[in-house]
Amino acid sequence: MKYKPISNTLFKKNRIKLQSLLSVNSIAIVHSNDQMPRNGDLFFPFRQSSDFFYLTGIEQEKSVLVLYPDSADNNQKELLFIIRPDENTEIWEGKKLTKNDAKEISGIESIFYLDEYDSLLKQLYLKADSIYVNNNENERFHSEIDGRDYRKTKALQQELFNFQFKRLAPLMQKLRLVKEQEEIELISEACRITGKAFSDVLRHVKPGMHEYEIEAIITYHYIKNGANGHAYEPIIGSGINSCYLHYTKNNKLISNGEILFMDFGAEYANYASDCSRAIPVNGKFSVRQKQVYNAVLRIFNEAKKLMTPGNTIARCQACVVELMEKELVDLNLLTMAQIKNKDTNNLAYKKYFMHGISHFMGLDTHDVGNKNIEFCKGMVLSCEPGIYIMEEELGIRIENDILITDNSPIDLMQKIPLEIDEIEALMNK
Ligand SMILES: [Mn+2]
Repeated sequence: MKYKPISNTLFKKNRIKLQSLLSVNSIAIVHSNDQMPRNGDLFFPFRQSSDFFYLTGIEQEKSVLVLYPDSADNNQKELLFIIRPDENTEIWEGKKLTKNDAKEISGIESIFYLDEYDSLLKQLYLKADSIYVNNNENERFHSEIDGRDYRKTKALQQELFNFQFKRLAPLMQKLRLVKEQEEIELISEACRITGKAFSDVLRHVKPGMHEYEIEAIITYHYIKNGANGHAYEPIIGSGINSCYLHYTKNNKLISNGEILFMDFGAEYANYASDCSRAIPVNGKFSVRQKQVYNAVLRIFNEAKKLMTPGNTIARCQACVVELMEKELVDLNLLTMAQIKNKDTNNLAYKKYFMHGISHFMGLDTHDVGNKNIEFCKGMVLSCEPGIYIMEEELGIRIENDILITDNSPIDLMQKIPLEIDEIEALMNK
């Protein structure tokens, strides 16, 4: 962990909010993420489960949070289990959390070691009417590997075959969608670090570099500023590569006259930022590049205004499509006749704009939530229109992170250069 310590009042608040959603006399169990095996004796870098972090702030593997009812005073109680530190492991891996560390980070009073889990939990199950268990319910996620929450739940269900199990994920979604002020500050810090990286890219990019050299500049600023690193694999694509939506090879030579497209975002204290910019490799947009860039920018500015309480991603998308169709006609990419054909299997604009305008953001880049959830104060979303013209090897996406308020939305990336004049001036300084 490279970030400044987070006050445990955030995690306490989060647990209180969850407890208020649990049904009477129920237990909730949330597991940390697994250490994911790589090869030989290595694991991939550990990233805590977003739900587990949200409720505890604990970054360590093999940890468990248990919320349970106490019949004595009708209040929910909380237990945190961590691995028992042992000297042998610590020689290699460094210090593990002590009970005091865990208490300080999470604000949980009752900390136990994992080897005490089975005997302690048994007593609690028998008094409860139902057990909430967690699962990754992201609708776009498919994995052949079972996560830790899933495996532990399967085992528990075998043992407690006649118990009532409930889904925790819908409750976690509801909570994580609306950010506390502390969370907004962490996301803003991630955005600020992303902006620092972009400023330096503007200073250094030139024909003859490779895409990965740009990635290296960005990575340097992330780590130097206390970010975990990238919130997702960065996309650094020049020329034709600017048109591939999830291009991450980042290994092509950058040539004079091309657009360099970047989709990149720092992860700070496990909170994501998500930014996209397109810049001219030689420091000057061509006439055509300018036309397409400004078309995307106009849509971006309009789309941002739609991010107000009561709206949804689906409704924003519908408005953006209308704006997009008009721009695509003006760019001589589509005809009015093509646009009037509303065959849903073959919508003309989709040749040039094939993705969504927005997604929720937070502990995950594509955070919990779906396109029909009504926006409300405290939600953070991306705003990301794009036009990709394969035949011209020209792809432009503009993406900033937007905070919903009761009034106008706040652009958390408003300080990251966006206008053509601004970008050209910085590149030619
Ligand atoms: Mn995005």
